[in-house]
Amino acid sequence: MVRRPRRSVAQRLHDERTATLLGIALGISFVVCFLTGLITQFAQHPLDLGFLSMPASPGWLYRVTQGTHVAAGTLAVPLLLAKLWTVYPRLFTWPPLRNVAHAVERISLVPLVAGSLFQLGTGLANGAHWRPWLFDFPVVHYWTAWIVIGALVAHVGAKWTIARRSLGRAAREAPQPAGSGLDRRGFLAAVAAAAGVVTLTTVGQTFRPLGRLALLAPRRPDAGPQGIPVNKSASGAGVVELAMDVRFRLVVEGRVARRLELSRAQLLALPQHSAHLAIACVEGWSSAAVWSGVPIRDLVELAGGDPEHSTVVVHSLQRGSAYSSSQLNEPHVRDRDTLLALAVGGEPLHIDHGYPCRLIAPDRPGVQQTKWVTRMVVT
Ligand SMILES: Nc1nc2c(c(=O)[nH]1)N[C@H]1C(S)=C(S)[C@@H](COP(=O)(O)O)O[C@H]1N2
Ligand SMILES: [Mo]
Repeated sequence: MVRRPRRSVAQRLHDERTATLLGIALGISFVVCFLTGLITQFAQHPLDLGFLSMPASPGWLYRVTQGTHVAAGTLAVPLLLAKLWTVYPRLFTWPPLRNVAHAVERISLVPLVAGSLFQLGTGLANGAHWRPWLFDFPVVHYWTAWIVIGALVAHVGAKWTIARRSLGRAAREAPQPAGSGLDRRGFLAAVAAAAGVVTLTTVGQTFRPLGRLALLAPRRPDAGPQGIPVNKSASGAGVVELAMDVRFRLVVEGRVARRLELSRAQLLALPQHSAHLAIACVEGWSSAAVWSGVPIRDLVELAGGDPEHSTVVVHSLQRGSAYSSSQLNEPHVRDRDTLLALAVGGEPLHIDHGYPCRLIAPDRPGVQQTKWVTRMVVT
């Protein structure tokens, strides 16, 4: 009697069907990351196509897209590790390049694998404020995303036939080779459980009902003065003296009939408006509160500008940072909830949240919610 050699657990799990199923899950998470990443990119760097600019409502939209971006990337980590483990023996097949098609397929794996590891690794590190690199993270993360998605399309094309075959009935019903230990279903269940655990223990940084489970999240959404986290403090930004100076003035200028210079007391004397708005940091955390202050459109109007058809650039007391200024598009200027905030939760702003006044608007990446605003330029 010929006995089939017993195959180890490892060998049995290196099959096409496992690789395909993991690949589908990973592919979906990458497409979600890519699309939600594009939203963040174009919210910060509008294409000037008007119709593609970030809307100001619904106010929860950006919070959800960016929370999803970081959650999908986090969940992809166990999927990618499992997928690489499933397929790595194939990297050592002989001959390494069989023909042109095979060569193209294998070479496209380099940007796919290296790019995926790079995107997930730098994305997680950025969220954890561990930034040992010298490049500009948003720029490199954005361009690498195109490389990865391109390589992914090529990979899916190259593997289409094999993947379809491995999902077919015959493959499903074929007996798995004998052996003890983990079978495919058990392995996939373990990977799914790992993905579930990393998601449940991090998504609370943006999804409040799970806040208490956010053990692995880099940021607790309510840790900080006035219940809102602080990345950049006033002393870190070097603005403490200027922000506390009684001579502080908010300047409104640009395409307006008259230039305004308003003290904080004068701003407080204007009609105040309150809105429940979130700060949604690109790092993945978000935190909502009731902010009150003067709608930006009222300030534009007071200066004799056109609040319906203007964009506004706000400038901070802080100098020399990428976050020292930001631009509001027309829909955001028009929206009454776009505020020059003077208070949060009914209390005057804490200096680390931008005292004397900060910008806060619905559907805006956190990096654009400029703190310590001192100048508005209407265009
Ligand atoms: N002037 C100024 N405004 C700023 C920042 C900054 O560093 N300087 N950080 C931005 C970022 S990245 C976010 S997420 C929000 C909230 O940041 P915080 O946690 O530092 O308050 O404020 C934004 N406004
Ligand atoms: Mo941020």
